[in-house]
Amino acid sequence: MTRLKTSDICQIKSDLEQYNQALLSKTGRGLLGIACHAHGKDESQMQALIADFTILVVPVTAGEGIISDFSETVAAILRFLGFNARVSEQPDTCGVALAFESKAAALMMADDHRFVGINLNNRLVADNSQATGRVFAAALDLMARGIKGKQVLVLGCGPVGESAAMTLLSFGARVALCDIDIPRARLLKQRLLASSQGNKAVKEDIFIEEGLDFSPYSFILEATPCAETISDKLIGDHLFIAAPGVPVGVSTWGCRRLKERFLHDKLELGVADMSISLLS
Ligand code: 2YH
Repeated sequence: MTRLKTSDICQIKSDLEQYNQALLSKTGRGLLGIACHAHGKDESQMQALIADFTILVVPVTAGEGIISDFSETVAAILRFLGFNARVSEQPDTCGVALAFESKAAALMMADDHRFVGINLNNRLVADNSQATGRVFAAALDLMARGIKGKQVLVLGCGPVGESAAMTLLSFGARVALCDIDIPRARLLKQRLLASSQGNKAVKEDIFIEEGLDFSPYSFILEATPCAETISDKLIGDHLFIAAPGVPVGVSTWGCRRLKERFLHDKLELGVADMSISLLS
């Protein structure tokens, strides 16, 4: 799992409005709209709930410790969406206690292994990896103007890829699973089939991509923790890529060339999706 660095996130706070505009132009929806789409929720109904929902972001010193700007950036994203959000003055146990004592509706916190939001009233846990896979799949659906019936290559079968694949199937896409560890892709296929409870249509919609020729694909969900998984030779006018993986799997040239058909961020969409989970 990739640990974010301050250099990955230090621009996010000041660029939120600009990023939101870029999302609108690529997908037709902003940060909140894409997160609502991922959950099948009506944006205006969610907006009505957001302002009264207080979220405390608790810094965590365990493991490799505090990432400068991490908690402040998460709180800034939440405030951009309209939440009443702030960073706890105290980290760790004190911060968790403060969230309950101040009657916050939810908290968000991350160590080296998990980044979670917890609804303090109903105990719902929103996991960042799951949220990130789901929301990038929803963004790809919007970028593609409907992913139903289309074949999507999911690169990387970890927790983010798994959540993305599940969401893409729910949107009616056909999904090709690819991982450098082929048994891992096969196991994911089994889990996806098990969760579809014998739905025959879903069985026909899941494939394993064992080769490294990605040229037949026009839609890619890049969920690996590796750089340059998608070679520049593949980048053409037909290709749409949603890339939650850190570092990003597309070269700087490839990102520029794809332009409106490329989506990547380090934190914004995942946090937005987590916040909508917490409201539900
Ligand atoms: O970046 C991370 C982990 N890789 C988890 C990501 C899950 N998708 N954690 C952030 C650690 C933050 C730190 N403990 C802080 O500043 O509070």
